[in-house]
Amino acid sequence: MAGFDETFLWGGAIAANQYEGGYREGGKGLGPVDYLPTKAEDRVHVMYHPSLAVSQTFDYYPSHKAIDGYHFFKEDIAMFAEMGFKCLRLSVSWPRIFPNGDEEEPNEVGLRFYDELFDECLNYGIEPVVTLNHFDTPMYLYENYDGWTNRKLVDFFVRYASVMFNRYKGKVKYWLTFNEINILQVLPFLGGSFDPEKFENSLQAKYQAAHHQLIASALATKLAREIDPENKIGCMLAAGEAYPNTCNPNDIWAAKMLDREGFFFIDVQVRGKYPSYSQRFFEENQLVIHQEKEDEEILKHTVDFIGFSYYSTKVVSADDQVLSSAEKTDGNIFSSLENPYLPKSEWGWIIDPMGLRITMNTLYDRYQVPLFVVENGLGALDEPNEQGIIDDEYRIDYLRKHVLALEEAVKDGVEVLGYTPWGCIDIISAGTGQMSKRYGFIHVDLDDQGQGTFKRSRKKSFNWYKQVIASNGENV
Ligand code: P53
Repeated sequence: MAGFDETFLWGGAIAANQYEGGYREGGKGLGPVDYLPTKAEDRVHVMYHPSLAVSQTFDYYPSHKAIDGYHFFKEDIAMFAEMGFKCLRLSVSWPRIFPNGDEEEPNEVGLRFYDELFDECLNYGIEPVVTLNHFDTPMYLYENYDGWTNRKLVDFFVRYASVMFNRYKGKVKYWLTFNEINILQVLPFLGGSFDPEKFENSLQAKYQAAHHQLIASALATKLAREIDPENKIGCMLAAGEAYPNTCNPNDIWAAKMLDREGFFFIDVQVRGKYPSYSQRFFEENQLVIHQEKEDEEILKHTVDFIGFSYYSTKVVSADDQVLSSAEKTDGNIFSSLENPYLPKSEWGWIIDPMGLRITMNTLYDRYQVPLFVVENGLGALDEPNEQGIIDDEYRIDYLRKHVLALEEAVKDGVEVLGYTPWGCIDIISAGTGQMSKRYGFIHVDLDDQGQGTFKRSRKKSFNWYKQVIASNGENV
């Protein structure tokens, strides 16, 4: 029973919209997050009602500066290299390359930024793992095309992907098409740059948008292989097994149905066609997905691996009384009943290392393609101690347990390409817009109102992770 092999990609993960800042710099266009405020309640509210995000002005928009990665990236990558990163998962900002999204030609200044960024990684032997669309569909496409509900987005995305694959041929090998593709169902503004309230049947709009992203993902996969057979393309799922609240078969069924909401996307991306159960779902919800005649063939271009984020599992019940009277965890956008066996983070997210092993075994049993844990981590408040150091033993404890669970999954026979903990340097939270919800090994001096020096410093977990990587997961 071997653990991690020598090729295992230890690293960390960030995304352009939460890391870069560089608002409008070098001709950058805007993305949905550029309209989202920082105050947690406001942010969640307008994420669900995007028309409010566009019509209102807020005091502070955290994405505009973010942690200024646009100017600090060299310093940051040097620190990642010091930890021994083998890879860095990051995203390209689509509106930095195509400011409106529908132009014929890319923005050369934007491309030059990524030339430098990738070269900096490669200089240290860090393999870039690149997400093409992480909550970053240009706002111009929201305003003029209703985002991903419009088939035209497929062409725009494929054009953008083609620019990426050609420009970074031989430099970038690992690509992810859409971050957390299943987030379209809960946060369509973030995931698909459209407002479901504009449509008579919002579920129809979501699944039509999903179809377009699935087509775009398959076309990008095909193209990536044509341009460079060395390319490895992944899909990306917000994962986390649904547990039934009891052994009542109705609860088991409810859990299965909830899992299928996410698997639906991966079924298409890995198996190359819509799953058989989708037909009943579409019929019962009176959904008619408009497809072109070539779509069936297009979807056959399936991905090489499954990237996924894992923060927690969920608990589900089929019993209306339980649902109405039970305590629900309120922290995560994927809601859940409380799990009495498990602790929660300060933001109410269930902490379940064993759930990672379970989730990975389920995914691998179902799909039999390599997995890549591209997000995992603990969002916590960090306060420096008297020596001015962040002694984040709680984060080390969280990550240690998850690395051990991951190793168990590897021993169970699950093929895993790598592990990139989320927010390896503190960045803006996607869900709350806060800076104070920190995930990093590296602290950034910045608060929720954007005040601070941007100075980077090592937390205790920095040295811990360095030792994990140096020992290839032996010394946790
Ligand atoms: P934060 C929840 C809400 C928004 C995005 O989340 C999410 C989730 C959790 O699944 O997905 C990912 O920052 C996402 C990242 C995000 C991370 O979770 O709200 O891919 O962009 O930062 C953590 O704590």
